[in-house]
Amino acid sequence: MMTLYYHRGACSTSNHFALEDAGVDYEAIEVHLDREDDPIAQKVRKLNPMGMTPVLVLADGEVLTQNAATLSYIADLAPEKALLPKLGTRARAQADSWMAFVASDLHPVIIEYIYKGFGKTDAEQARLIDFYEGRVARRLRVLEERLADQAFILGDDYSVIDGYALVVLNWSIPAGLSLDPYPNLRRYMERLEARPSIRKVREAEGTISW
Ligand SMILES: N[C@@H](CCC(=O)N[C@@H](CS)C(=O)NCC(=O)O)C(=O)O
Repeated sequence: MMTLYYHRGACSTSNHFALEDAGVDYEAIEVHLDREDDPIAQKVRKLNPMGMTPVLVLADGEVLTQNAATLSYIADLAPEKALLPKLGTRARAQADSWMAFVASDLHPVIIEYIYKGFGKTDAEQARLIDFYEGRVARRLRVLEERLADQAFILGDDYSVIDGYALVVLNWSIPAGLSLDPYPNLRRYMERLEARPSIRKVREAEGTISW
């Protein structure tokens, strides 16, 4: 059986969604990496020297990290569920491109938006806000346009990339980032939260305190 180490509401939760959607056997263990002496946190830091989740431990003990890899691996375990297009196809290359967009564009810019308030003077603060707002808006506009006439990132069907995008977009709450200018994104998030697998994982993980 696979074991997922996750932190509630963090990007690792998208792997929890994926395991649930794939219908494979798994256990999910919550880890609090900010707790120095916590034995689970210590174990995860050994498994992943980056000290980050997700950490996926496969049935034979091999460790897999990095969302783009873990989500693709889980999706490919259950090809009949079509959580990603088939390997080796043009559609899969496009999916890889969107996975990379979420992992290396959307994910970091929403995190860095949290740091917009770190200016030491009013002038520096104003410059930082302008800078970070521009960076995040460019990414959000891409997704907003993508979702103008389709329900999910890859088209009419849900993929593991959507689960990843959802947790990242939810960080707009702790980041103090308004999604009001992005009505398609808001509807998309509601659509995703209504999915039975996502509701099940939300219930299993419990309330997120931002
Ligand atoms: N590039 C990594 C990023 C993983 C990541 O950002 N994990 C965050 C949670 S969303 C984390 O574990 N943060 C803890 C820390 O940085 O101490 C991936 O895609 O897996």
